[in-house]
Amino acid sequence: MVSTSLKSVDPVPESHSATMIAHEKLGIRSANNLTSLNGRAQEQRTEALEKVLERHRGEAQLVLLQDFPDPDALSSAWAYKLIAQQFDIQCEILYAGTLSHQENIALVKLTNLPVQRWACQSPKTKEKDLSIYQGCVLIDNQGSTSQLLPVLQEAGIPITIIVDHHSLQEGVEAEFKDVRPNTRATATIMTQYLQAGLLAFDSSLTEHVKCATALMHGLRSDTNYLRQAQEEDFLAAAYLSRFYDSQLLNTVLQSSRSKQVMDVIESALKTAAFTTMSRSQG
Ligand SMILES: [Mn+2]
Repeated sequence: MVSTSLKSVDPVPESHSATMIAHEKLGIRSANNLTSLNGRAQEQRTEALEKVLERHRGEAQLVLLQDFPDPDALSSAWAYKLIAQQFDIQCEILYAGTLSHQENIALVKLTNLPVQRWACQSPKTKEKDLSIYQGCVLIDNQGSTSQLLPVLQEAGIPITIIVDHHSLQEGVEAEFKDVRPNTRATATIMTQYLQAGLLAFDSSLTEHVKCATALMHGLRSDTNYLRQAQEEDFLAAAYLSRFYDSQLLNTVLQSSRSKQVMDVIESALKTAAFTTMSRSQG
């Protein structure tokens, strides 16, 4: 197995920082250099990921999410699935827990996001033939938040790819690892891979429009609705803006809000009913 470490393609590699300091001493602003360095790092990452996907052409993979997946995880996993399809890799996206917020349920339902729940204790999960999967992929997590990982590891399924933005977890090995703790959203990372050419989104394809909408939602929710977004998130959002469906995003956001409103009304009515009852009794 060839291990592809991304340490060598860190956005600001050691060998380049000296050059940048020299430039700064000369009074040359490094912003452009940094942009081109990031560009080069992204090119190298994309090439490395492409090689890994090529090596696994035609395989079946499980994409593992944290037990309580959020919009960033859900949308990023979908983007990965679409990218992998380009290499004839069939993916099933899984989580073991629950879709906990109304907003996540709305996102999955309204975009037909292809995700499945595999509850660890359910007989259905236990009966699964895991021998048909050649690898698993961790997106927006590194395994510690998924109850399913030990099950897959027991079945001998190797971790092929990890793409995440949480702090690096030691001791989790994968053929390809892209963990960027300084990046706000995995959706930003996945959008960069799309932009780098791993999959050209086509606005005439409903599936692409829906995935772009999901990514926009994921990116926004992990950046506190862009309030904590950095340049790379804005750049990713700008790219997604060419494809996403703003009305669909609105519907997703509203459905969560309307559920909250309904909950408030419901509890207010209960309190009112209780007050009326106790008054008539008193
Ligand atoms: Mn995330």
